[in-house]
Amino acid sequence: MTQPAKIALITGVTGQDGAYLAEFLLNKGYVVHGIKRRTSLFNTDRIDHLYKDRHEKDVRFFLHHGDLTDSSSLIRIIQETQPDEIYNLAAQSHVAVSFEEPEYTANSDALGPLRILEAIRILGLEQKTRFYQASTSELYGLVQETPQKETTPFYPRSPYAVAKLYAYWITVNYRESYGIYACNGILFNHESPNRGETFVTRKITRALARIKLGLQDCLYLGNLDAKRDWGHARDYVEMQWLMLQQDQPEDFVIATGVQYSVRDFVNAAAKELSMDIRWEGSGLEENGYWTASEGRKRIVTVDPRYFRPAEVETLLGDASKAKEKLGWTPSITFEDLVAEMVREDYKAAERDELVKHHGFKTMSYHE
Ligand code: NDP
Ligand code: GDR
Repeated sequence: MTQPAKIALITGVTGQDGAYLAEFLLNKGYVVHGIKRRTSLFNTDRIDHLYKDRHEKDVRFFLHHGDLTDSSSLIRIIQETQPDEIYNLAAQSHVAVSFEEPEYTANSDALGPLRILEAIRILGLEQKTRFYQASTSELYGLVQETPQKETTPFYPRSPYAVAKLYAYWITVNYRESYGIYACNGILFNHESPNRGETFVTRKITRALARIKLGLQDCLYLGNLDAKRDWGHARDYVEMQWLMLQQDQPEDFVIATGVQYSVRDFVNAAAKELSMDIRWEGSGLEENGYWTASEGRKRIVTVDPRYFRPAEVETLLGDASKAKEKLGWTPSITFEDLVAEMVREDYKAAERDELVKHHGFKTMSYHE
């Protein structure tokens, strides 16, 4: 007899990871339910290719309106869908924005996961529903040990990271208190062509592609010396699933083990676009912040507005436990990641350039 399809519920399905994970789970035969919040404009670009009209055959992907700040919507959706697995990916995920909206960030990123865990309890699903929490390398903040692994002490450096610290521990606590299969994936930065446009990698690839095509003059950045361990989102969502398929729930660090600075990322993207750039300046205001020029044209300038009140200077992960217990190693290199992001942003910039220079003709209803 064939097994009924497993049911997954993804919060944050409209985000970078949510879109990759939904596609991954659909390919594995799951029925996938996604929670999206109400927005005044459509925000489903990343998942439109997965969505089918409910009247078509073999529909396995469903969307529900809900919000991490609204318990009633979460309880209702979990009750209706009876998921085998919940992936809590939704969050106010921008570290810099969390300094501007600390209370909302705490509400969605700290209390949101608590609300889901409580819903699991209220509905009596402790033995049925497995829970994944999107934890983060930002927990390490002011790093206490390099590289960072599961046992490295946390030292969060932003309202975002402090909220995620609560989420981390409430996940551990509900596992220990109520026997829920609940895990934290402590994921280091992961990027893709689907990355939000205000995160530094995507901001760089998008801007350099547009500068190359004459659509933009300059890219303004903050701290060029920050170092990150950057992987590819497609590699990382597989891990989120694997963590929920084990005999026992455990927390895992997911990282590449290789570190680059923001400046290295700019250099790699420029190289991919055959842009020959030269750096000048220093990190100090009195000596003039860093700039990069191509020929006589200044194309990158540091703007201190992008400095954060407290910065995470360096992150480097040690994913040995995931390698040993889950058999996982990342498959996409830094160079391939940069190349893919540049390629996709260059294609998008070419389309914009075409419209800008050749215009487009709208047909009147009467033509
Ligand atoms: P994105 O910012 O791309 O996506 C966040 C998602 O959360 C979006 O779907 C967003 O909806 C949704 N969301 C935000 N607030 C709410 C809310 N109040 N209620 C319901 N949904 C909400 O993030 P990523 O895909 O990059 O990251 C996924 C998760 O992993 C996040 O929790 C992030 O903090 C965490 N993380 C990410 C890492 C990374 O490098 N990408 C590394 C480590 C952890 P909308 O589309 O409407 O904005
Ligand atoms: P991060 O990602 O804060 O690590 O959080 P982001 O890309 O925003 O910043 C990385 C580093 O680059 C520096 N930086 C800039 N950042 C942005 N956004 N814009 C700039 O102009 C700029 N210039 C320099 C930052 O100061 C920082 O040091 C991401 C998010 O996905 C989190 O949700 C996730 O938890 C962590 O990664 C792991």
